[in-house]
Amino acid sequence: MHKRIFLNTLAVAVLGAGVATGALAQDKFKIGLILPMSGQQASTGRQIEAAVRLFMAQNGDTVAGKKVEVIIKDDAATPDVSRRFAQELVVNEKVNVLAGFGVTPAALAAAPIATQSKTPLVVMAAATSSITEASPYIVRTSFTLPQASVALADWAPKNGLKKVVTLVSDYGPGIDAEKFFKDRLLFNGGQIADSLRVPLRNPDFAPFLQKVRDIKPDALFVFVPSGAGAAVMKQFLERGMDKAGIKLIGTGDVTDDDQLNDMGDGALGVVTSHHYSAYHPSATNKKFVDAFQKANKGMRPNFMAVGGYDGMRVIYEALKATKGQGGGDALLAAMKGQIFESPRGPMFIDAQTRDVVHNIYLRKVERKDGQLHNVEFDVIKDVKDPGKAK
Ligand code: VNL
Repeated sequence: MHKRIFLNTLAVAVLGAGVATGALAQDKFKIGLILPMSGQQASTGRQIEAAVRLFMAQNGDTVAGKKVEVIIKDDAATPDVSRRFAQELVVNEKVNVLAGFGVTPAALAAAPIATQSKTPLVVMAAATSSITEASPYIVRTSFTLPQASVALADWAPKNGLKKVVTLVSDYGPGIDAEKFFKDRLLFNGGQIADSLRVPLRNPDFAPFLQKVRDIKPDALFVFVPSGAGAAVMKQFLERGMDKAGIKLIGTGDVTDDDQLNDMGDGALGVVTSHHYSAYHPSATNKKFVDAFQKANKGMRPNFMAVGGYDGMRVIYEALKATKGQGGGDALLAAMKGQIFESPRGPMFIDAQTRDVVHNIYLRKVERKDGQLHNVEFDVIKDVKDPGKAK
């Protein structure tokens, strides 16, 4: 008897709570942001979180009558955890959009959940070409490694760097970088003397660099994920590889703006190709960098921050375009084809591939106003992901 009453009361209480959350949920627009806030990729989480907060401070947290709420989950770049958080965010929190994803395995692990629940998933960091093919609900605002690598393979042989060794992190983006750099360099008459792959977790570059020293190529092409560049640079210089006449080149991940200024003069002259430099000379970028630094104790935004900032823009614009009434499919449709000026330069979301199209810049590390910067000296405009041009 008592039990019965208790159960009834409970049922009413639960029902009441359900109605209350239902009403609230209608006024809310929830973004589930899955990021590596701890572990080896923590700088990526820190940069993206800061950019998301800046975007919201600048653009308000009410859009099309909805209160935008961001729920951050730290997956430590561990795919099982990313997947579990994606599931929880969709089922329990009823998020409207999933976003973030610091590394490729995290994005791939969450992709089936986006598909099953018809929830748009905005990749703000991960950069393996195939990610957008893992779910029709994925939209990317970061970049792809084929985009970044091909430009450098065109530049290198024209600048006396014909014999090259590649050194990449042994997973998706590294394998993309290796393949697309190699194919293009060979096409341009260059030569790959060796292709080395280092483990993603706790890499020790020393034995690989020793091997490169022995081969003595014109250049060493490197891809390591954001946050690992400073270690490569340090060990490269410690071994006197620059003095031995080996030039360090790579995608811009290696001269990451998050670390570059602390790399020292040894980094001067390193040539990389990428879509974003904090030194990009546009009014939009200057405004972005100033505001970002002001809000974050002087921290310089890197390409991860820009991926997060632009990702928020794509989400906000989709919310506006659907007047706050859109489900997953409507939001996704409103994300496709968006075109705007990013701090990186012009960019758009290719409606067919849902991938980012943007300029790729060739840059050289120089000292400017007392600080080390990636200074752009050439541009290839509107680069689509070569990984999809089959
Ligand atoms: C990835 C690609 C991650 C490029 C990165 O840094 C990066 C990825 C964390 O796709 O896992 O710089």
